[in-house]
Order: sequence, then C-alpha cells, then structure tokens
Amino acid sequence: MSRVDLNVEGMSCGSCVKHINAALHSVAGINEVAVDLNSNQVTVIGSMDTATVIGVLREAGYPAHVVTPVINAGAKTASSVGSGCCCH
Ligand SMILES: [Cu+2]
Repeated sequence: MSRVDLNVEGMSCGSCVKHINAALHSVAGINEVAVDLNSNQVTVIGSMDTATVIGVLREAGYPAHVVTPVINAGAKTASSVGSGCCCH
C-alpha cells in the first residue's frame, strides 16, 4: 500500500472533483481518493503506481505532478521535470 500526493491543474469546481474521483476510483488498486479543491491537491492511497495515477488524471483533462517536498525544490527542479515518477 502506498500513498501518492499530487498537485493537479485545472480543478475549479465541484464537478471537477467528482470527475477526478470517478476517474481514479475506476483504477484497479486504488483504495482511497481525497481531492482538495482549495489546495489543488489529490491524495491517492492504494497499490497502484504513480505513473498510472498521473496518466488517468491527464486523460481526464487534469495535468498532475507529484508534490515534492519544499526542501528539495531548489536542487531538484531541473532534473525532475518531465520524469514524473520516482519509483524506478
Ligand atoms: Cu469543474
């Protein structure tokens, strides 16, 4: 079981939240989905992998990226752009 925190772009109302919830709940392995409209964050708990979650959100129309700890933001910005997944 793992937990993934994502920043999601393009969420603006309650139907976006419903849309995202429905899209993510259709993914095998996802046990729990929490969408926070105010902070544009989505938390997913389950046995799925991060790339799958990001792919599903992208297909639903909401580009997403993993929330990186602020401490690493300066050093890692350049190398982490585009890779998206740190589980390999
Ligand atoms: Cu909306």
